[in-house]
Amino acid sequence: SKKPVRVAVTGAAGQIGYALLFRIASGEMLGKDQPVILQLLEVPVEGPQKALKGVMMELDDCAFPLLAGMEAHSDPMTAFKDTDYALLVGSMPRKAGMERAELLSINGQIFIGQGKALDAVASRDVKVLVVGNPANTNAWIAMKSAPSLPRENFTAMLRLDHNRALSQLAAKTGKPVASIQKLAVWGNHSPTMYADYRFATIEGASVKDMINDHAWNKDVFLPTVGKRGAAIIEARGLSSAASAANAAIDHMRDWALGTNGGWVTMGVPSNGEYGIPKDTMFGYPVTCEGGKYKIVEGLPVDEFSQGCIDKTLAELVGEQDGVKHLL
Ligand code: NAX
Repeated sequence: SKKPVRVAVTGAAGQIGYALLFRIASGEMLGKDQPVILQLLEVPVEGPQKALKGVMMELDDCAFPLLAGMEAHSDPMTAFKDTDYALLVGSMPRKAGMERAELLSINGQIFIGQGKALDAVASRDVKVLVVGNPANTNAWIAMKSAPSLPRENFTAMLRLDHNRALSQLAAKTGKPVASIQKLAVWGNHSPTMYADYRFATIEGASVKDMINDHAWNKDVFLPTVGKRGAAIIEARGLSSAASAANAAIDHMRDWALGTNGGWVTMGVPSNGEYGIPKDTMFGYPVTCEGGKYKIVEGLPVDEFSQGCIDKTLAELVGEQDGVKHLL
């Protein structure tokens, strides 16, 4: 049987954590033959630490055959020790009256500390996924704070946007969600992301030709996907949690186990592809194989798409400029 791998999860007592940990422990992320040790991080505050203990009691009570160990931590230097996977979910949410600069700065401090801790103690092959918002910028900060780790080990979660777009396209075309190939989402995990179905196919046929309605793309599809997070909050009174956890599982599973040539979306540091400045943590279509992702290159970019890419890039550059001084 396989040797257990170490999976660190931050914000483990939060709502995404609650929807995520049980699925990691049941083998849905890394395979039904891969034992895992969970290294769970919460803030060093009594309430969240106590809640974390409760979640761990429930994990125990599932008697998961693949759960080879479990630890509670309040310091990233111990939580990230030798970790093979790190899901950085915990961050400071925006509170009423909080300025954007303040939010960026608080999260900047968190992700500088966590990047440094990963740099110091994690496995040199650690795969890092940042979920906590602003996800792309937090991932960029962590990457910049971990100079001894390969930069490509750091990624941000765009998969929820990708999955939201898939389900909208399935509803529009009346085709099963699993039949849709070659969807791309470009840019920032924010309402400016650009979900792009120009290359998408269903059983070999073009989705763009099937829909053939630019106004729907611009006025219905993109705003629906972009504002989906706000629509969930409005309906549920809480932000997306189970769907976010599901997207995190999808992201890590595909990165670790491969996509068989299929495209998925990951936020990854640019090497200059499509004119995006180097290191920008940008949503790109990728394929995964052998534990590595590869950006899909050479796609044509039309005028409308370039406008969308420019807009989401400008937002990301603005976020980075807002935290640069902290690094
Ligand atoms: P919750 O507030 O339920 O949980 C967050 C948990 O993180 C809390 O228990 C808190 O104590 C902990 N935490 C805060 N700072 C920490 C730190 N420095 N170290 C360790 N733990 C820390 O939020 P939840 O709904 O779980 O959402 C978590 C994050 O995901 C938020 O930033 C949210 O904005 C973000 N999201 C990102 C999405 C994406 O697609 N990238 C979608 C869903 C979600 O909105």
